[in-house]
Amino acid sequence: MTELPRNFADFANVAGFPSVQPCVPERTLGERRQYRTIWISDVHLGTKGCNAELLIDFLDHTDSDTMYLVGDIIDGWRLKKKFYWPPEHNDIVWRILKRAKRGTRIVYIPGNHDEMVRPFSGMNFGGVEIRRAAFHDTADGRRLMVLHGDEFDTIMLAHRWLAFVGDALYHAMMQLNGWVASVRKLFGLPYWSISKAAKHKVKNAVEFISKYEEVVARAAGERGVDGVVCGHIHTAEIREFDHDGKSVSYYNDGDWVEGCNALVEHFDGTIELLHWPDEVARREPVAAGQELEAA
Ligand SMILES: [Mn+2]
Repeated sequence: MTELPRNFADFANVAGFPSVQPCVPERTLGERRQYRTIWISDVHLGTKGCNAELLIDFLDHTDSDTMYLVGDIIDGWRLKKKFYWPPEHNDIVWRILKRAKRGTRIVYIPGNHDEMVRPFSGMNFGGVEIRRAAFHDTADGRRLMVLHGDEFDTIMLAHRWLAFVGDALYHAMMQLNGWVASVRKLFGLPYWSISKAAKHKVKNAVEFISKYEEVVARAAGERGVDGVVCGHIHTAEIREFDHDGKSVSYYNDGDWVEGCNALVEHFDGTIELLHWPDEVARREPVAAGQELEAA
């Protein structure tokens, strides 16, 4: 049991709703999409990688009864090395606290990059419940286990170096590989060696992700739940597995570094994966039409 910090009362006060206003004003006009539940993870606040602009847009266009923050929300590892905290990152914290104040149940399950929050499990800061893991009951009567997912790194130790590699990174690597190859060609060096190495790595990464999903789903099956929601590997996915003749759902809510995904539960219990850049692109023509009407 972790001892409470001596200035705990002060800390709880500080964690109350901040009086400051966000630098990006909250969108208050227009409808918000209503969901029963929203899961997001791997936001990595405190790093340049965090796509704060899209996440602010997401938060301003959606609402839910419950919201799970499935870990790696704040990147404490990176912040310890180099302090980076632009005003937009405050805006995200502001919006989450505002949701809690409006009545959304917020459950924060810290991951490995924000493990410094884990000792506070069981506590509540400004309406944000901190939990090591959680069980979520869907509207259609399924029980899901919710955890960040780094718990499985020890099982997957051999592939640990790949844990944070996302799809986009493989593409970038393949692109870089092409560029390096053409430079090598210019100097009369053979092409095949790099290409082969890159392809081998991509194959390993794909195998790693597939294996990870399998390991997590198996753990859920062994716990007797209907499914599992996690993050950690920055690869959004909905997949069905078979465990002793029973179906186990694997849900990964992706990340806000490259994919910009959220997992949402509709009021009938249906779970959907949102790729927010697509949702924004779909919205654009409607907004333009409305402006035209207004003019
Ligand atoms: Mn993680």
